[in-house]
Amino acid sequence: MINANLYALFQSRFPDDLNKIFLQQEDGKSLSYGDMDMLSAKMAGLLKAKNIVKGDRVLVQVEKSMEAVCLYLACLRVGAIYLPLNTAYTTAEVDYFIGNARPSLMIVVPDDFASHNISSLSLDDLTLQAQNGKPHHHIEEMAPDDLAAILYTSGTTGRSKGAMLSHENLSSNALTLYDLWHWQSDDVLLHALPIFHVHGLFVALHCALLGGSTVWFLPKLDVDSLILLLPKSTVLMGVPTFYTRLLAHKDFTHALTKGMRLFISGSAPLLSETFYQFEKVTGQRILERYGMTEAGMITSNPYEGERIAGTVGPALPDVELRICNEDGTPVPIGEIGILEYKGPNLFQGYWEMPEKTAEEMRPNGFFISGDMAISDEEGRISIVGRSKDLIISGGFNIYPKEIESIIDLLPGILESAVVASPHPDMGEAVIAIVVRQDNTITETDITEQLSDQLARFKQPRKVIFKDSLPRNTMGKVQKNILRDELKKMF
Ligand code: MCA
Ligand code: AMP
Repeated sequence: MINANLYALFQSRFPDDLNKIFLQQEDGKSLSYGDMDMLSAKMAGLLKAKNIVKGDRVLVQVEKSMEAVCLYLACLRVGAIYLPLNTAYTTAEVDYFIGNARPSLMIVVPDDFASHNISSLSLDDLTLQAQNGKPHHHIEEMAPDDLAAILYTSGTTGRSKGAMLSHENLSSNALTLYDLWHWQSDDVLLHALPIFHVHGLFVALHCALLGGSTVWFLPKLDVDSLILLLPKSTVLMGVPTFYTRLLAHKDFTHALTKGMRLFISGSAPLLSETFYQFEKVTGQRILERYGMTEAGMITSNPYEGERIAGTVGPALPDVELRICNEDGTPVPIGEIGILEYKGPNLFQGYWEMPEKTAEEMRPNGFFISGDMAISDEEGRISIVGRSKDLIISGGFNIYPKEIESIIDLLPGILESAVVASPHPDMGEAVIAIVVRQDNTITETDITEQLSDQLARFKQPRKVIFKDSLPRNTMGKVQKNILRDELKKMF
């Protein structure tokens, strides 16, 4: 049997010269393929010494760094399940993930989570201990469906669900994208995304690893750095905010992008206006693709064919798509419905929530995405909205229910509705519409009380007080009316 371990696939494609740079930073620090293989083997040795075995969860909330990438690879090597968390999450939010996933080891700020009595250490300590220890070169034997990672994604109930991704889910998607986007070993990837989500961790890094390519590894989005590094790179992957900020920069010119062969956008809708402005400045069309945590990438505009503004392209070669109405019956071409899909990239379900998994699956294996879409005759998909109550701000997903349930519990508050308003930089911004019992409560009273419960990016940018919320005859809050009112206000 072939070992389905994703790390074994990466290793089989390392460059012949292991001194080739894998990750390099602007400060001059770099990690070659050989260095990465050794550091991840040493971290694997430490994980083994800590009795981490196949199937154990390793929960990680750390800043982006080369060591953090090696930790991910070390988990793959020993067959542990990597569980990365947004660095913006508060301790209260992380407590939920710990309780739900029951990790065997946590790489966090240990003092913050001492009450859990789970073995934990900081990434610095882990790196130091690993470097002083013995490497564990063996790559654990994994079956295709064995889990590689759990990524939490917010549910409509307001509680996050852990999407279980197998080694085959990740490898099949990476190999497909590698071919589709004509990846080359001499590509240089400009990486400024966070590494706790599918986009930065899997899509970007896996393509580079399959090519044995070099990555400019930036701690976060900094447009000045992008401007400096574009002439030394060939591929950029980003959320739409990357492109609007580049376009707004005074030094962004055609000349800077002459060596670039591919600009990719995803995680949130790219406005046609951005697409055309970008083409005007650079002569290149951004390649927009569409994905979800539950399946990685699902559709992509073509590398060679025409890239069309406002579309996310056809299904990836190994993905089956259909657009259906609520009961799962496919709608005629050209009509709007809910996008459903299946393929080797589709996840193994939500961690210990079989009923939630079942709610989103058709009996024939199609996954109900919750995105509203329309297809043309050539199978090109446009995402036209969402049936799920989701806000996407700068590529981060935010579920209104989670925020509403916290606001509703605050003293003196009757009820609330959280909706998105269009935002020029982040695409969408969180706005809370609140009905008070106690009219002395101010916007600051509310935002202050949310600050230790919700990550900053989820906190409302504005609180608007109203006497009541508009409801339909069924009693359901009419968020469309609230959104229309907001459009007139801002
Ligand atoms: C930061 N802030 C935000 C966001 N990010 N507020 C709302 N939405 C955000 N996304 C707030 C901070 O809390 C802070 O608030 C202030 O903005 C400045 O923080 P900073 O870290 O400096 O922000 P930034 O560097 O400007 O970050 C914006 C960003 C970043 C570049 C858009 O959020 C980002 O890299 N997003 C990418 C997310 C991503 O990778 N998504 C992929 C998910 P204050 O100053 O008030 O304290 S995977 C996925 O969706 C699927 C699978 C797919 O298809 O890819
Ligand atoms: P996540 O749950 O973080 O994986 O985000 C997945 C969601 O992001 C999808 O269900 C879509 O709503 C949205 N999304 C991802 N890519 C695109 C895109 N290119 N256009 C519009 N929406 C997108």
